[in-house]
Amino acid sequence: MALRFTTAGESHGPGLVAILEGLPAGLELEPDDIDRDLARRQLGHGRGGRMKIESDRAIVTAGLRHGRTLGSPVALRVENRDYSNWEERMNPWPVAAEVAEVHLPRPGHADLAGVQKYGFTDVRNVLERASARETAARVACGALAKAYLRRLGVEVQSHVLSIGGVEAPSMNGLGPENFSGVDASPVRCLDAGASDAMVAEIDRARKANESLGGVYEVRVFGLVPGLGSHISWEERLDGRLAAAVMSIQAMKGVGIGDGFELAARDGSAAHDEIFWSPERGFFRETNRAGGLEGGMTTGEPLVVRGAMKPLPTLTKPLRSVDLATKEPAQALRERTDSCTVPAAAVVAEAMVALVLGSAYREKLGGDHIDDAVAALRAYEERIGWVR
Ligand code: EPS
Repeated sequence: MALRFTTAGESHGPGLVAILEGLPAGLELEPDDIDRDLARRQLGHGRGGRMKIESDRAIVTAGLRHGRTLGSPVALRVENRDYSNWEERMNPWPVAAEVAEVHLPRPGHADLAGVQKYGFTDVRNVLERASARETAARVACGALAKAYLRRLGVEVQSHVLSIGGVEAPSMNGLGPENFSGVDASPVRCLDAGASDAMVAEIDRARKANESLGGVYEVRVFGLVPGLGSHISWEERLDGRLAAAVMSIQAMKGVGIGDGFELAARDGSAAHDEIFWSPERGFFRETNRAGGLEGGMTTGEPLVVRGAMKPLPTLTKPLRSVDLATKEPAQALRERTDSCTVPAAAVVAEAMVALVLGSAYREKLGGDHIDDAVAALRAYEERIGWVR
């Protein structure tokens, strides 16, 4: 992969760190390019008390000089403000006091398989890393990828389609202009009526000690045709996008374009017929494929949906087993969120941007961003692509 990133950090440890490799040199960045997305990830109706403690900012420690990338790996960290409340329990070094272990694995979380696999008795050794706190580091890297994509004329957006059983009305033909107000909705839903109903549904669930999942959609505008490849399985962009989105904590499904709905249709109603005009070049009148055919972009907007399960930390815990006594017990109760679908959509934007950034880097090469832009223009000219 041409863009590679890794993260480290525990939810209540000192902080998160990330390294992103592969950005060309000369890309202009401002602190707000990263911090804006970090703040968007913290929003959303249904968040718990933790978000009042954190106020995420990226501290860049490598790969940038005077607001431009150097072509070297970009390193950054995001502090966990909550660490001051957890210092004894999460200190990297031995502490004088005895710290109580957690022995009550939560159904639906990494807890049980994690302690079995890694040979722990304390579930905290697993849950701290499994926590979706880690997604702050992904969003920081994704924001860098988005800055690269913006220079190539690409815009990444997202919105929430459903929370629990409340669905937004279907919206076809959304363009970039439709997303300007999406962050103003407390659930990041484009339909005002559905947004209110989703907020009410989260309030109902919270009062009933329940959590809620939902479905979100990432839409990407301005992509050229031919990113990814049909030639080998690991180059197919749909597979790479699905893996990236599925890797986000609590995801259970990914669809591209009309996704699972396509399986029930006649072939003639499942594809996007091809047209050509001198003004538009090749174009489609529908986008059922979600901008991908044969593992490559078609030039139509990319549409990726993610289905998130309800969060498994419940204030009314499910049945479990005490790891020490093997007696039936209630699962761990921890402070938690009741719904994080709006935040997950922002994380998915980041993961999609990192995959697309990688695909562009493979296609265009470019040690310097100007080389990449020049290669893009040459490619667009060769295929007669009309923006
Ligand atoms: C999480 C539990 C909550 C969330 C956390 C993910 O944290 P805490 O246990 O501190 O209340 O707030 O998400 C974040 C901290 C974040 O930044 O998104 C979990 O168990 O996955």
